[in-house]
Amino acid sequence: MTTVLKLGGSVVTEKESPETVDDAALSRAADAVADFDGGLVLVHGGGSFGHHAAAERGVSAESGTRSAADARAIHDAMGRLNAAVLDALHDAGVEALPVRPLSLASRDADGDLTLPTGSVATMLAEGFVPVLHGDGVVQSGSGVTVTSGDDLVVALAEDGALDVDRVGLCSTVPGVLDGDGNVIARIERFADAADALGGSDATDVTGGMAAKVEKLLALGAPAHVFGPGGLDEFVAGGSPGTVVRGE
Ligand code: IP8
Repeated sequence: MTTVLKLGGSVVTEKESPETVDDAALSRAADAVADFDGGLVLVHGGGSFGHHAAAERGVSAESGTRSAADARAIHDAMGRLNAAVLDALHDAGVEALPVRPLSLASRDADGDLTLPTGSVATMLAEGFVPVLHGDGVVQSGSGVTVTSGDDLVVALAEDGALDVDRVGLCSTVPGVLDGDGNVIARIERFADAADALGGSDATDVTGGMAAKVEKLLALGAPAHVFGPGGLDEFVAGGSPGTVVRGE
């Protein structure tokens, strides 16, 4: 059994200042992760590292680059954040190793992601905690586009060989919020979320959350969406924030 946990980029970096780690938040998260008992795969987002580097070069999930220099600049920025995350995990006593998607993953022309997981599975079997991150990934017909850590979480959770039974998404919001800002405790059908997330003038952010919920509902494992305050509870096996579990 394996747990996949994503630490959102805005949880571990100061999103407004380019390439700035939130050291205190990162070390709190690393300490919480150190208490986890069992197989764990970590994924982190881009925060003020990858998003800044990608935006500066006009690269996104939809718009790729054929400049190796630009692709490397995004990958290198994520490498600096990944190194900071690994250092914090090391300081907390976690035997964590990097798994870098640019060298491993690919997307087809429709955007479907292929993520070979042999190294992740073997790291887990050997007692390590693999740490992946959102990254530039080569895409058929588009050069290199941005792959979000959320997509990596879904690919890992769908990989039968990893036997994932729990997924956690830790971001800066305490869960999936309804129109009044309250955390929705449980989502079992997309219709529940779509109603709660609002109608046609939903902002990008809620649209993003609705899309995320739709992907999570398709997973075989329950997914927990929570804020930094819920990390200890999740690590201890609890259900902070919103549980997304398809029927
Ligand atoms: O923060 C984005 O990952 P996310 C990664 O999980 C890059 O969406 C390179 C911007």
